[in-house]
Amino acid sequence: MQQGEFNFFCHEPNKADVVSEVLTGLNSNPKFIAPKFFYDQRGSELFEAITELDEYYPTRTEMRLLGKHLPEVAGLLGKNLCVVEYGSGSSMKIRKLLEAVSPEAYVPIDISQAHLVENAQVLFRDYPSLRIYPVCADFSQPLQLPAVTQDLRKVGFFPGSSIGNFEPGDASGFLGTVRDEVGIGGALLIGVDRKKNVDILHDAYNDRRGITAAFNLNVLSHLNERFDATFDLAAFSHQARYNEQAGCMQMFLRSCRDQVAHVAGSEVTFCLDEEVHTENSYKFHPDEFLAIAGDAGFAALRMWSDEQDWFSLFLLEAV
Ligand code: AVI
Repeated sequence: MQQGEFNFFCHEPNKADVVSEVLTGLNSNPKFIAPKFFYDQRGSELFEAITELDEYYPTRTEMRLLGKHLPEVAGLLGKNLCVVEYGSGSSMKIRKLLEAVSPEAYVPIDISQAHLVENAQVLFRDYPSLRIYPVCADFSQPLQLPAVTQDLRKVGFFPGSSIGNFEPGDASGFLGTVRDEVGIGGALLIGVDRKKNVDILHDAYNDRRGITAAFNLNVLSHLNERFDATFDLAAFSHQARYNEQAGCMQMFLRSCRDQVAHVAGSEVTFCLDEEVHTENSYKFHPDEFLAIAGDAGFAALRMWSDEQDWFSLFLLEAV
């Protein structure tokens, strides 16, 4: 058996830049916190719990699509591959992909170093012949893939419809970055959530057990721990609703009273009922998504959808 390799690369963003990003959002009108701040250790665990909820259809629908169509994906991609995963989230999905396409190397990219390294080490234990190069970085920003992968055909993997968490202009900017990283002839396997009945969307982001509410509120406890913030989680409530005009589910944290919080030494005031915008989750018609991908320099090789047309998987090629 071929011997694998494990090497960690760190391009973690500078802390002062991150603090200023958070404060810019909280000093804006309306206030916002970028969704990437959901994912501390607890936030990643809560997101895993969301993916198991009855109401949250995207994960199980995408898993079924992967189960059904990965053999065809593997046939289309061929050999000598390096899988680059943008956000090292669900180990279940990456395992399915690694087993189907048998790449030479795997590069998971994630902002949360602990989560990234832990997941990558577990995978290395289970796939000892794989070359694994975890990169700690903000994957939405351009980066240099490890030089040791330069002779391999790159296949980006971006499941879960995380593309929907970018604003439309940023989504095509990000896909352009991915296109540059995988290079001409490289590919991208991406999961995309589709427009559908609003009640189904509403339930998926307002689950009965309140896990999504806990996930949303946890962003404040992440800021408390990481930036010495003083948010009182009990003084905010979870709100999620569909914005028909924008075509996205939106999440907010609503202030239950007039209040003041401190973040990294700066004061932030909130009025009663004021909302802090924490996430947009865009839903796409396939043509809308293909237009964005096309602008970024990707052409569609295949698209697969479930019977209800709730979720689609696209295999794109960088042209
Ligand atoms: C990670 N992302 C695609 C999820 C979504 O559906 O937008 C995050 C999430 N937010 C609430 N529930 C799940």
